[in-house]
Amino acid sequence: MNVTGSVLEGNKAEADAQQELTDGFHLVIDALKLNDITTIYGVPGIPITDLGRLAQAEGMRVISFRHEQNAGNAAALAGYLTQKPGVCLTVSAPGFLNGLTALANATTNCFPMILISGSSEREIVDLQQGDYEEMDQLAIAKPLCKAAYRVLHAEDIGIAVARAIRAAVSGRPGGVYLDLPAKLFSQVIDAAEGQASLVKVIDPAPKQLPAPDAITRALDLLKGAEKPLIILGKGAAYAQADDDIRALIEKTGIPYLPMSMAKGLLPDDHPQSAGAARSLVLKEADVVLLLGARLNWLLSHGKGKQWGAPGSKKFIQVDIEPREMDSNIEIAAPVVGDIGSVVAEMLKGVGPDWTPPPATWTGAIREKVETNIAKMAPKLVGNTAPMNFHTALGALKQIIKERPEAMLVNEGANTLDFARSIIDMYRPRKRLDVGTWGVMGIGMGAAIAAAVETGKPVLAVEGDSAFGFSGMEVETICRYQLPVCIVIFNNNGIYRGTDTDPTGRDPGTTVFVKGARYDKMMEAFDGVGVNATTPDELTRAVNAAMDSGKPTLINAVIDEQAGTESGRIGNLNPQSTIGKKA
Ligand code: ADP
Ligand code: TPW
Ligand code: MG
Repeated sequence: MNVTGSVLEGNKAEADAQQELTDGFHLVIDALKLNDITTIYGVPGIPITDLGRLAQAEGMRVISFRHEQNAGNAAALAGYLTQKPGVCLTVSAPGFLNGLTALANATTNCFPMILISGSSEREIVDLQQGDYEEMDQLAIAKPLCKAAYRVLHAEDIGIAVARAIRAAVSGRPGGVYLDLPAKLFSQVIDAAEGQASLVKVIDPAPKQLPAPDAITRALDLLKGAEKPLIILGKGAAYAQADDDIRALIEKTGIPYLPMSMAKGLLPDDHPQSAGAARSLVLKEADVVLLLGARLNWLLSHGKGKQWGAPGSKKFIQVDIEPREMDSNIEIAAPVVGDIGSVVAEMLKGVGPDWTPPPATWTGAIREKVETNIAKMAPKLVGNTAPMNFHTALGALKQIIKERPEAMLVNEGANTLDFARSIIDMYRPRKRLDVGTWGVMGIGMGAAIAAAVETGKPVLAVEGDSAFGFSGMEVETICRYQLPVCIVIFNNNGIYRGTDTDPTGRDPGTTVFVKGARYDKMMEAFDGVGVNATTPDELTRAVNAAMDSGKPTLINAVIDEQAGTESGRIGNLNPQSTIGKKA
């Protein structure tokens, strides 16, 4: 080696030492942060342990769960609440699959979410040579989400994250899968080059203006209606066009019906709410404006007895997804666009000359609403022990009335159906529930997302079965000291606690350990556990939890005979007429 050579080598070593480097780990974090994504929900492990650790060190909020499905549900609901994709981070194969249920559920519900999963090495997976946690995750994710991408080179991370964000939030929101093989994370590239490869997504969910003639057609139909009705769905809640939606309803004077997660978009005690006269308005309305609500099973597909005589009504549907139109029945006035833009356009057509709906229609609805509320009222009071669904929910109804800012999470069968109709909501996007699939298991993920994303106290009203699907996350709630108060409606089982095995061998298929004390689970993690046997005890315990913000679990003892099979959707539950032993 000559002198010149060794000097050159020395310079190169020096240059290397000075060159700033980055790697796949840092680029993923930088790409997310650049796009204002500040929270990750996940479960650590190979190959993403360091990703979570570094994200935390870089100032992101990283919430580590006990099971990926709950982390995924949290991400999905964070997406719903914020209009930014919630991010769930999972390990390969089994972790990925656990998160996938939540990704599919997010897509079904039109919630924006990105499932980022580590995966094994392509070369080994594709030759099926048995890598650690081997699985062709991209292929499996694809049919269950809006879009799925894989990144092989560190310099593509920026564009991949940008694509994932845009796919999740633009048009109809949904779930996106991002596959990051283990090798990607430790790929090292020049820091400046890495920085330059990042993409800040401009206008990730562009407005979609409705066609003017679609607006005219819709307004004409509404104007000619004798018995108009507006149905608000969770798409309307998601759109965050709260003031304009309220103005549209109040200026037109049209009664409205909120779907469960749209409750509170206008307060449930609003004089135009037809919430307590649901059967009447669905049957009688002649023109129905659907605002961010699909005509799926939750609305009996827009047909059948519930909807009155066939052909008796015309539908106006506002949705960002063109293919939603005519999905179940003919839509007389389809309006494709984002709800914010559509409602703003419609408002322009609602001037001082607008004729409100006939008083015979609004009066009949009002009367029905008042009769039904008056009929329900006496059932909601009384300090019964054990409680039934009505007396326990009467107590919680009052608490939410006094604390309208609180977030409400709700799942179960009877616990869901009764709570949905009994507990009034007063503010938009305060109610998180089982959504389009009626899925059990969203509870703790939803409660954690609600607490993390809003900072408000959370009341989770949970059937004892429903809670079990995500119950271990009480440890997560205690670990992060989140202001979550869980009330378990403990009726010893699924629907009721009274089933038995006709052969006498095992417990009945729908029952749990009688008199279980879920409150003790909370005490194991230093949270507050309370056993409540009366509405008064329940009220005291919930108020204390909401005031202190301490993680709390209240075991609310409910009469095991009080519920009905499948809650209010028993009609969807086939029952055998033969072969049953008495
Ligand atoms: P619900 O269960 O409350 O009836 P759905 O989930 O069935 O509501 O319907 C929500 C609808 O809202 C979906 O069809 C979705 O495409 C639509 N949507 C979501 N966001 C927007 C938006 N910003 N503008 C217009 N439509 C939207
Ligand atoms: C993922 C089926 C619907 S409701 C329910 C189950 C198991 C539990 C009802 O019991 P719970 O409520 O919560 O105690 P209550 O008040 O009536 O006693 N698996 C998934 N999702 C669903 N929907 C089911 C099973 C189901
Ligand atoms: Mg139960």
